[in-house]
Amino acid sequence: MTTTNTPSSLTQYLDTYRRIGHVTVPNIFDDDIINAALDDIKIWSRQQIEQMDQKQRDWYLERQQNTDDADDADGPVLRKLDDPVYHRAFFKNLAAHKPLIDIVESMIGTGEGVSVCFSQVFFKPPSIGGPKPVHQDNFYFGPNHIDGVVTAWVALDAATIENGCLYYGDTTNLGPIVEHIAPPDEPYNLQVAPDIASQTPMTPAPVPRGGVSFHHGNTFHQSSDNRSKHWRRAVALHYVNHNTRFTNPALPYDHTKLVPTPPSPPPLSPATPATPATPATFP
Ligand SMILES: O=C(O)CCC(=O)C(=O)O
Repeated sequence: MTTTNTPSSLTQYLDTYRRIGHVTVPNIFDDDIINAALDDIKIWSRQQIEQMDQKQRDWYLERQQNTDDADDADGPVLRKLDDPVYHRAFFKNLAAHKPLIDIVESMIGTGEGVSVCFSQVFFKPPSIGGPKPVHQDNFYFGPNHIDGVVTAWVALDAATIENGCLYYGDTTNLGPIVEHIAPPDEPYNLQVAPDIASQTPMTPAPVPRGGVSFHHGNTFHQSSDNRSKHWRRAVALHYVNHNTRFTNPALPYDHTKLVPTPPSPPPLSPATPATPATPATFP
C-alpha cells in the first residue's frame, strides 16, 4: 500500500516544509518495493566493493570493521554509495514514483518536471555506522535559486534516535547558506563551521521504513552514530527544478549525471545490472 496524496495532505506537507524546512511523510513505499531496493543494493554493493581501489575503499567503507552485530554483513562494510539513480534502473524508477514526485513537485516544481541531480545510499551499519556532520545541501550544489533544490530521504529501515536518524535545524531553510569547512584529511566532508553549528538547536526526525523525510536545500541537517543493533539504511534523492543551475558548486559538479524524471514513469520493477561507480564528491 502506498500513500495517496490528496490536495489537503499535499497542502499540509508543503506548509510544514515551507515553515520549518523539512517534513516527514509515512507510507510512500510499500514493503515489496523496499525489499526490492535492498536486494538491488546488495547486488550493487558487492560489485562496487570488488572494483574499488584503495582511495575509494578509504572513502566508501566504514573505518571500523566490527561486524558482530551486523547480521547480514559478510565482509567489508560500506558507509555509502553514490548515484544509484544514475547507475541503477531500479532506483531511476524509484525516484520517479508518482506519490513521491507529486510531493517533490509541490515543493520545487515549475510545471516542467524535475530531475535528480545526485543520489546516495547511506548504510549506517549496526554499532559501527558513524555520524554525518551538520551541513546544507545547497552549500555543495551552489544553486542560483535556493528554493530550487529538495532532498527526499527514503528510509529503507526505520530510522530512530538510537540508530542515527536525521536531525534538522528548524527554520534554517529561511536563512542564508553559511560558511562550511572540511577537516584537513577529508576535503570532501564539508560541514557548517562549529561556531555556527553549536548555536543551532537540532530536532530529531525519526522516519518509519518506507517513509520519506523531505528537506529544503538550505536546511541544516546531520545524523549521529548508530548506537543500536539495527541497520539504518536510506537513499537520499536530491531533486532540482528546471529553472535552477548550479552556478557556484563547492566541489566539481558533473552536469551530465542529471536524471530527468519521466512524465509517465514505468511501474517499479526488480534489479538490473550496474555500471561502475565514480569517486564521491557531493554531500
Ligand atoms: O543519512 C545521512 O546520515 C545523511 C543524509 C544527508 O546528509 C542528506 O540526505 O542530505
